[in-house]
Amino acid sequence: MTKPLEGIKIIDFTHVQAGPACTQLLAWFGADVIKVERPGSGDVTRNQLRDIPDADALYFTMLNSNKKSLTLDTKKPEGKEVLEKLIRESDVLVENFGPGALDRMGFSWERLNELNPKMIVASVKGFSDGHHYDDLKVYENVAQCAGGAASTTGFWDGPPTISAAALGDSNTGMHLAIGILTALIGRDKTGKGQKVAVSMQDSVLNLCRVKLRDQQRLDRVGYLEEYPQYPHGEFSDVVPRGGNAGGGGQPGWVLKCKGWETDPNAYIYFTIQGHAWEPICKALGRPEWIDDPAYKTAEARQPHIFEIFGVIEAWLADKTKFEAVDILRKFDIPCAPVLTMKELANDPSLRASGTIVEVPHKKRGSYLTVGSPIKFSDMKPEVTASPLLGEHTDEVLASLGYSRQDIFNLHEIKAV
Ligand code: CAO
Repeated sequence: MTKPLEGIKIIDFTHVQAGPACTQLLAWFGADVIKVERPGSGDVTRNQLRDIPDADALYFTMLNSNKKSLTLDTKKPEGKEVLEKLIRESDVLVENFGPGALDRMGFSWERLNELNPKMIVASVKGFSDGHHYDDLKVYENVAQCAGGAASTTGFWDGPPTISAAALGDSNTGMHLAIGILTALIGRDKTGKGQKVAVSMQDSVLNLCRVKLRDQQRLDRVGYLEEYPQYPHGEFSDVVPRGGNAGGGGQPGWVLKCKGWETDPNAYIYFTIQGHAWEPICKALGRPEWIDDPAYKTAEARQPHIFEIFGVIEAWLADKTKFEAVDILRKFDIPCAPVLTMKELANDPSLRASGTIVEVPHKKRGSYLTVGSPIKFSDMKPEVTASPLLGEHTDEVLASLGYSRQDIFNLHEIKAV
């Protein structure tokens, strides 16, 4: 099966998570992704949080599947020469070094554009160019704080909280992938490459746009009726943390099911969205609530919403989270069990769809990873193992026209 990005050559000058998540996605869809790594150590995640001595850590293997690895010291003249050759025949260069690192290496946007005017140069940085913090190096949690996620996540009586989802890292990588694909389509029309830049702060903020919505509503009316603070609590002049009513702002909560006393994940998320109210009353055996003025509208329910949640929890007390969802789904009620990573890893539907995949690896044996969350009717992205450090160095150098003797001579800049 041919893949849409076959024939697109990408220099993957990325590390840690934000950049690698982007290039991994493009590799799944057929791009030839060559990861350029520092000889000796490679991407720092190869060694981070290792669970098997001497084998690449899962942090690396789960973000670098379907790629080739080329080890090259790009600060040495011979390494720069190899990189220049690669640049001349590639379509895209992706990087997420600290601010200024690529320029210091001698590969500014102007130089790259001179070497290959058709090449797309895609970068992730913590803050956008010209931002008053654009000199900062940034990791996930820093981005969540800078992008508005931390101040709006958590409970009102607790501190700002970091989400487990990689809003700063993988999310930024996904934004960058969209930017690269757009620039590739643009190049088909103009014949020219361009620079694509995404900042982690901007990508987090983009996912927090409903909170900017809420800030403007709060500025205007002084309260937010779907937050737990309404109507009994106090609002200041900034969007508060809404606990489990966060996100888009649908009225709902995480509610206890059978076994919650010993299982910290025996919960479901139960939404009491307007259109679902009638079926909810029927499912709970409370048909009298349907037309009761104290319950009929979302506005009427809000002042005693926690009392309503208490009634629902009493109904849930003899049902596991799975049994509860099986009943509620028949009533068309938006809800889900709170699933653990262990449950997700073993979920037969996720295995069947290719969202959770088992990948054989030369050194680790097989490991689980998250496959493509994007499904196509004409293509099934296959996930292959991440490369060992420098596994494809000789192959890539040979493809650039280097002879066996040249490759031997380049030993110093490519040594693993
Ligand atoms: N050969 C020779 N040198 C290499 C090389 C290679 N193949 N690959 C990288 N280097 C050099 C770089 O040129 C740079 O050198 P100088 O600083 O001397 O110019 C050096 O390695 C370090 O690069 P760095 O600044 O990117 O690395 P760091 O560990 O200090 O910082 C990080 C890491 C992630 C904080 C920083 O890269 C960053 O802020 N990136 C942008 C934001 C981002 O993507 N963050 C998300 C990371 S995922 O949580």
